[in-house]
Amino acid sequence: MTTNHDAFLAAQRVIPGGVNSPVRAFRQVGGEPFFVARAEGAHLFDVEGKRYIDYIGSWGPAIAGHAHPAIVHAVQEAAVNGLSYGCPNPLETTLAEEIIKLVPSVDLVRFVSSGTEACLSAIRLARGATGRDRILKFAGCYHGHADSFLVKAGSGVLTLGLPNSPGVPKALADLTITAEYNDLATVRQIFAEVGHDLAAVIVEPIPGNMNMILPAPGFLEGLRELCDAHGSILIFDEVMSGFRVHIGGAQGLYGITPDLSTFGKVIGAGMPVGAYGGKRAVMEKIAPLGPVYQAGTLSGNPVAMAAGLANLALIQAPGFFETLSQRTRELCAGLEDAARAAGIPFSTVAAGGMFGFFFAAEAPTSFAAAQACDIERFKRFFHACLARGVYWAPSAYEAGFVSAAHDEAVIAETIAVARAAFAEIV
Ligand code: KE4
Repeated sequence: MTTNHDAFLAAQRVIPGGVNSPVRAFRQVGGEPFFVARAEGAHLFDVEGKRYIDYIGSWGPAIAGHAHPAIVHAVQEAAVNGLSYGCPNPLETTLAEEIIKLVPSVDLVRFVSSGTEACLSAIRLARGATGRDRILKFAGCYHGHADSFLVKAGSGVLTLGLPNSPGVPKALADLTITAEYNDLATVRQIFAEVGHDLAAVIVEPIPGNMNMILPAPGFLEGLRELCDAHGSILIFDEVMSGFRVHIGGAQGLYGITPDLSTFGKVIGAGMPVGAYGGKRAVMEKIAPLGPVYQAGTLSGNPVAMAAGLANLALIQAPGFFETLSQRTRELCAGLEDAARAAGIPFSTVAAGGMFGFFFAAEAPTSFAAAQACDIERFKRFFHACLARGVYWAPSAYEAGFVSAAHDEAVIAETIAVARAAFAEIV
């Protein structure tokens, strides 16, 4: 039997850092990642046979639990008919119809193969539809790794963006303005100065990439008003929050209508699927209907469509979101009780099946506040829980995810583990 360490050594010989996505390498928490042999329900099983209660769920897709029989069956049924055609197939239409049914702001939707692809396509569409080049994003919000998003704020908020990764051209970074999430006053100032040149505002309506932060009352509404006043396109990046915090995503939870939305994760159930969609007048600018180009070999492939359809059917079952939300609340309340018993400043935030926890007395409402939490204590808590079979995201700046498979026994086991872990890190 191989060990996690051997698996990591082998991976590092042929894959940069031994991983295919940086966060998996445990660089933020220290130590080495375990390698997964299989997953089922609420659990991951590593190559050494150890079992973990999983609060990542592949970063959101596994909302029904890993290897759900209905999803596996749908994939098997589709796969025997071929994995990808490069031609239109009816399953694409059926999944598009489901998304449009659940998200009223979407008139037309285009499938791609990742959240990154969905977000970069939405930005290109917004630029093409408005004839403008500049975009506004928020520090701490992540929209995938396209060049326009790997940008940090310049010295002053109004100054030009600076690349936050080598390889991002300065000329492109200059076109991205970065503001602080929940700081509507500064966004107003930016619009007053350059609103005429802003193609779009892109925002995670409930951010999950600076840990989980909730929008301040009026913040999202303010973005909507400012975009309307200046002819900019409001893009809700619901790759993580979509079909996760509410059946209709964050826009369904808050009742705000963006012009475009991006999706991923849940709509693929773990298969590579992303999507962008929105108002017909904007979406009709996309090729082949309009001049804005976007394409993809594997877009809409039947196996991924079948998986997404099975997942969306499961989450529409009566009581699904009520139970999921209840489990998530129970988890957060149990963690807070356990931390309180150990005298450790700790707070949580939750919406639907998504949550965040912080080693701070109050849940942060800004990226700066999230960064000011006790990250060192998070790292010790992470490893104390991992050693006892509970796997949180290996970064203090990620959200957590509960699935339908996290039943009361799993939640109770998690809280018991957390209690022991808090006692260890006092
Ligand atoms: P992908 O290209 O990773 O499918 O999606 C990019 C993306 C876009 N928008 C939001 C709001 C996202 O959360 C993501 C990806 N989420 C991360 C989790 N923080 C994926 C995990 C990873 O990068 O390995």
